[in-house]
Parts: sequence; structure tokens; C-alpha cells
Amino acid sequence: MNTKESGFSTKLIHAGEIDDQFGSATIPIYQTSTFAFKNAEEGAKCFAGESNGYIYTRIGNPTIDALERQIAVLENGFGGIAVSSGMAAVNVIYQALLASGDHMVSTDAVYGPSRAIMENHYIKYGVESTYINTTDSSQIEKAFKPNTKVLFIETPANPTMDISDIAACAEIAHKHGALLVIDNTFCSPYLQTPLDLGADIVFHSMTKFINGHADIVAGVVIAKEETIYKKLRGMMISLGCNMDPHQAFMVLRGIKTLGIRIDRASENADKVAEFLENHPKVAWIKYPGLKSHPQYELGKKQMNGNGCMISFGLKSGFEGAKKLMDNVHLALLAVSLGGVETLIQHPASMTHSKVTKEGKLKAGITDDLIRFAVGIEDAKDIIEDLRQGLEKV
Ligand code: LCS
Repeated sequence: MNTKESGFSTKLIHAGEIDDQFGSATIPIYQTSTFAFKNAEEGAKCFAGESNGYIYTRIGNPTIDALERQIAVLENGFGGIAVSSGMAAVNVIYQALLASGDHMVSTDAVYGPSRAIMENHYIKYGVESTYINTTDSSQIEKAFKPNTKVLFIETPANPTMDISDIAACAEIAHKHGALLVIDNTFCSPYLQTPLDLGADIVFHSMTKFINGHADIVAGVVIAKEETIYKKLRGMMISLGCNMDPHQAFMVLRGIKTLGIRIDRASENADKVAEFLENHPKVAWIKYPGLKSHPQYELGKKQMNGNGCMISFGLKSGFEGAKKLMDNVHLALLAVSLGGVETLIQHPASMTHSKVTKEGKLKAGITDDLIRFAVGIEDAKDIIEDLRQGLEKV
């Protein structure tokens, strides 16, 4: 069926369809490493790019292809490249777009390992980086150098919930001849489509909302244009960080309910945020759905909803945060996010522990920051869990 004109929910169910000879309602798992050619001539044609037959699963596989096609449709991109994890997506992008002598500008509050690997590892290969508050476009402009090749933005950022203006970032990047990359993990294409706002590349940790069930680690990169897509795809094949067909099947299964899961979790998040904002022991809260969020208006303009992630701090600081984390029962004390279950964690000592103390403070990842990923349980139970936990603080 033609899914280009279909609504988003229809695309979630049908955009990955393949022409299966048995009429299977779901995409079959082609759990194979290699594919037999009909004859020697056909094999040579596949390698020469004159036939689009499958060769080897690291290069391409029908189950993985179905997911890649679907995600490209959802993000309005040219093509998707499924990879083994969100960090594999980050590294495919860094490796494909940056060389010795190049410079990257990025959000200071990006997911910790996306920054740590750049500052601790890529620097050894002569790649420079500058981490700044990208909610302020004038800071981005100032951070650009003649050798800046990539503007790497995470919005909303993990874990500060800071929102950067994607259209403004695209304008600055393109003016300087650089590419704009957006980490869209916190939104998924259901809430934000950065390629429509001018980004060149968008990527996800599909471990989060897209798969949505906390049972798979996975990633994907989507390029707007064919040339960049080919560059990224070639890098993925050479690095060997491809997705496995079974992993692709699991994500294809999880993605079908992306819309209804996010609708439900966002509804819950609105209620949890209201509860926290009015709680006497809460010092501050950042949630895109609250008017108190510094980029509330931008969030309304650029996102199709508030999302399901909240960061907040208690008046009793880190000691209070520890007490709360040790006293909630429904919320799991665990990293990750975007699954059906509610999670609580402490970024400064967990997800962002590898970022320097100075880097964390400058980025607003303070010791009192608690990150709360709202799940799809009953809102009253999530709130009751927090209420009784806060009583012990
Ligand atoms: N980008 C963002 C925004 C993320 O939150 C994560 C993982 C990644 C990239 C990397 O993806 P992965 O390789 O784990 O699939 N974020 C995590 C977090 O906040 N807690 O645990 C993992």
C-alpha cells in the first residue's frame, strides 16, 4: 500500500511491509548471515551493485531493511541505517563525518557517553570539540571555527531537558558549510521530525521509545540526502556495528504501539509534573509541558507534545535525592528511559558519571538532579509512589 500520504499511526503499522509469499501479517525474521546467489553471474552483479539481491547480513537483510524503510518514512528521510545500539549510531556519525583536523560543536548536556568518547577518545585522532549551551543560538555562532564540520545537537537534552531551536541550528550550520545532526531519542519521530526543520541527519537510541519495552538495545541513523546516506551506510558496514535480524524483529514489533505508548506516558507525565511542581520538598522541576520550562514556547512550536521525561531537584539536595531513590517502589531505580515502566535515576553518579565534574556543572547536571522517566502505569500509582517516597525525605 502507498504509505506516503497515510497518517503517522498507519505508517507505524504498515510502512515496513514486505512482499511475503505466504502473506505473513508480520515481518518474518530472516535469521541468516549469508544469502545464496542463483549463479556466479548473479553473485558478481550483486557485488557490482547491478542487482539489489542480498549478499551478507552485515551489508543488508530483509528484516533489517523493513525497519530501515519504516523509520526513514517516519522521519521523512532518504534512508535509515539500523545499528546495534544508540552509541553505535553516534560513532558511525563521528567516524563518517569527522577527520583529523576537524571540529565539532555540541550541546553540553548531551548523553554522557556521546560527549565522553569525543573528549577522551576522538581527541587522540585530532578531532576537536566544543561543548556549549545550545539553547542560546549566539553561543553556537561564537563556537563555530573555520574547521567546524558538524553541529551535534540533542534536544530535549539528556538529562537537563534543555530545548535547542532546530531550525535556527540548521541555519547556522549551513551558513558555515557544516552538517546538523540531531539526537531525537527523547522525542522519537512521533513528537519531533528534525529533518523537516532543516537537520541533515537524525539518529535514535531505539533502546528507548521506538522499541519501548526495555528488552532490546538498538540504534538507527537517518539521512535526508542520498550522498550522506551512502557515506554513513558505508561506515556502518566497515565498522560492523549492524543490527541483528532478531533485534530488528523486536523493534518492528515494539514500534507499532509507539503512538499510543507515548500518548499514555505523556498524559501521565503531565500529572506527575503538576504533582512535583506543587510539592513543598521540590526545589525545581524541568518538564517541557510546564510554563516554568525556560524554552516552553519553543517546545510548543517544535515538538508535537511534551514527552515523558522530567528532571527535578529537592530542597534537601543530593542527600534527599538518594533517600527518594531508595524509597520508591513502583519506579525502578534504573538507567534508560522510554519503556513502558517508570524509571528513576541520578545522572551525576550514573549516566553522566564519565563527564568531568566541571563539564557536568557547566551543563547544569547538578548533584541534586533526579531524572524521572514516566511509564504507562496508572498515573495515580506513580504519584502515590512519589508521594510516599518524598515523605521519607
Ligand atoms: N542518545 C541518548 C539521548 C541516550 O539517552 C542514549 C542512551 C544514547 C544516545 C545511547 O544509546 P544506547 O547505546 O544506550 O542505545 N541513554 C541512556 C540513559 O539515559 N540511560 O541509560 C542509557
